[in-house]
Amino acid sequence: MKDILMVGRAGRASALGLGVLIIGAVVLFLSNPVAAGEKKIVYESKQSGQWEIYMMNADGTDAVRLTDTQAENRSPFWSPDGKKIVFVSERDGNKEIYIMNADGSHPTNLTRNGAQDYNPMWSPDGGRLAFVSDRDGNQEIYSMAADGSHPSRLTRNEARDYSPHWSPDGSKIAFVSRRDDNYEIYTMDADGGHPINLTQNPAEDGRGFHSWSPDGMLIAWGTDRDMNRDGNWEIYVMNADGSRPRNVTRTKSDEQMGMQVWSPDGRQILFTTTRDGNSEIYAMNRDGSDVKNLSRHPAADIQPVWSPDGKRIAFVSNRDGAEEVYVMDANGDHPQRLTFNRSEVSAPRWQP
Ligand SMILES: [Ca+2]
Ligand SMILES: [Ca+2]
Ligand SMILES: [Ca+2]
Ligand SMILES: [Ca+2]
Repeated sequence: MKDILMVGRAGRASALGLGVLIIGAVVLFLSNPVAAGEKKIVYESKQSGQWEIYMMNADGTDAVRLTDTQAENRSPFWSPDGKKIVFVSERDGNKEIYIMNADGSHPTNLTRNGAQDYNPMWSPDGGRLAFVSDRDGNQEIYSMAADGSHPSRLTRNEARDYSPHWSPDGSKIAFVSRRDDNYEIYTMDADGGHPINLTQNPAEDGRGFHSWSPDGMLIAWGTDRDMNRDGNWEIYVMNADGSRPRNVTRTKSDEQMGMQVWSPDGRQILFTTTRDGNSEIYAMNRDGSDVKNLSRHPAADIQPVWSPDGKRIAFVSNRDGAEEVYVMDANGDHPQRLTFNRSEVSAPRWQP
């Protein structure tokens, strides 16, 4: 009886120990980003002599080349579920939109058209791809199912129509058009209906970048409409219906600004600026307050993208000579070099 009791206690003790071990293992699993299935980063590099698409862990390990053809492969873009990558390939003699699995297998030509087909953008549900093509004589926006079927022309205008961006709910597509003799940001229904000029200003609106806030309420874009005020480009934010445009940068320097990226929580906007004499990555609140230089380096720091959890930012810099991909904390601390290409790199994009 006593022995049985002892065994029983020992058994409980063992169970307790095993429990602690399991909890410990789970904690270790969750705290180890690679073990927890950390997201990958895809990017394009010229290290083989021409542009090809590569993928690596977010700590720079296990870099693998995903494409290998005798022509350029560029513009990788993750599907919303993180399982596929669309990209633009010239392997067939003109720009075509391809899709492949995230390990590079099964590359498939989705467009199969002799014209230039490029700038693929996934709809938020992953069901369709918007893209730009000149197959009807000038730049127009099209969409197709994610397997390339059911292509549909969305714009019909002799001017340039380009840079499609899906609204977060997938109901609309914002794009840039020169149909009114200067660059304007438009929205249209996802099927091309009801195009609306949101900016209606003689300035060059959205010629560089424009982007939806994650909640779909706002659109940020670059414009030179205040050239007369202080002679430089500014970042504006407007409501998604075009109302209440406001200048959120209001800088006086003669700077170039590019790439506005909303933080995943929608509170901040990352942008690049040359206001310090070289390209830096800045963050600000969506109302323009709390402006911070995150990269703080005399080299060119460009192409910032957030990690899906908003805790880190990947970017491209030539601070060590050639362009390489780096990552830093969201406040700019702990910059870490991820690639050793000694070549040009571009378009780092975090797996969703
Ligand atoms: Ca084509
Ligand atoms: Ca057009
Ligand atoms: Ca305009
Ligand atoms: Ca810099």
